[in-house]
Amino acid sequence: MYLLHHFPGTAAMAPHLLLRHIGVPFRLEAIDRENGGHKRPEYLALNPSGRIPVLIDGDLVLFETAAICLHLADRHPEAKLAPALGTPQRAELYKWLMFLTNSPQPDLVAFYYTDRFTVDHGETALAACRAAAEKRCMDWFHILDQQLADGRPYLLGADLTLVDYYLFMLGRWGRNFTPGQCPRDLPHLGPFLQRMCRHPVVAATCEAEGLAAPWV
Ligand SMILES: N[C@@H](CCC(=O)N[C@@H](CS)C(=O)NCC(=O)O)C(=O)O
Repeated sequence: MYLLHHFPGTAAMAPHLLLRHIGVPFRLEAIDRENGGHKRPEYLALNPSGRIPVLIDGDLVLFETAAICLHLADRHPEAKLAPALGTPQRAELYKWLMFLTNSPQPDLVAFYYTDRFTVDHGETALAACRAAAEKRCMDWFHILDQQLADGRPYLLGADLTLVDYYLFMLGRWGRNFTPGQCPRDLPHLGPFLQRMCRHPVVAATCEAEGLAAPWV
C-alpha cells in the first residue's frame, strides 16, 4: 500500500488526486505542519528539503511532487494519467509538467513565503515582493489560459492527464490573489477550474482534505 506524507491543500494534493483517480489502496500520513513536523529529523531523513509531500512505495522513498506524479502514472498505465512513452503527446505532457513546476509553482511559493525572497522584511518590501510574485504567476497562468483557448477540455486535448490535476492544484493556490485577477477569473482557465471542481475525483479529494469551499 502507498503511504503519502500529507498536509491538506499543499503540494501533497496532486499525488492525493492521482491516488484517488487510480483507485489503488493508500494511506495518508498526516504531517504536523503547524508544529514543524516537516522539519523534524525523522521527516528530513525522508526529504532533506523539509517539504511536503513524500511518497513511500515499498522500499522507495520519493520526494518532489512531479516525480511522485510521474512515478504513479508509470506504475498504473491502465489509469491513463499520461500518454504512451515516446509519443508526441507524452512529450507535450513533459513540457507542461516542467512548465508548471518551473514557472507558476516557484512563483506561487514566492507569493506565500515572501519573507524568503527579500532580506528586507519591512511591510513595504514584503508587499512589493508579494505583488511581483503575483504578477509573475498571472503571466504564467495567462499562457495556460491560452493553451485552453481552442475549447479543449484538458491541457493536452480531449483526455484528462496528470498535468490537469497538477494545474488544478496550482490554480487553486492562486485563489488568494487580488480579487478579480485570479486564475479563476481567466476566460478559459476559469471554466477549466470549475469543471475540475465538478470532477468526482477532485470533489472527493477536496472533501477528504477538509478544504473549505470555494475550492478555487
Ligand atoms: N518542489 C517541491 C516543493 C514542495 C513544497 O513547496 N511544499 C510546501 C507545501 S505546498 C512545503 O512543504 N513548504 C514548507 C517549507 O517550504 O518550509 C515539490 O514539488 O515537492
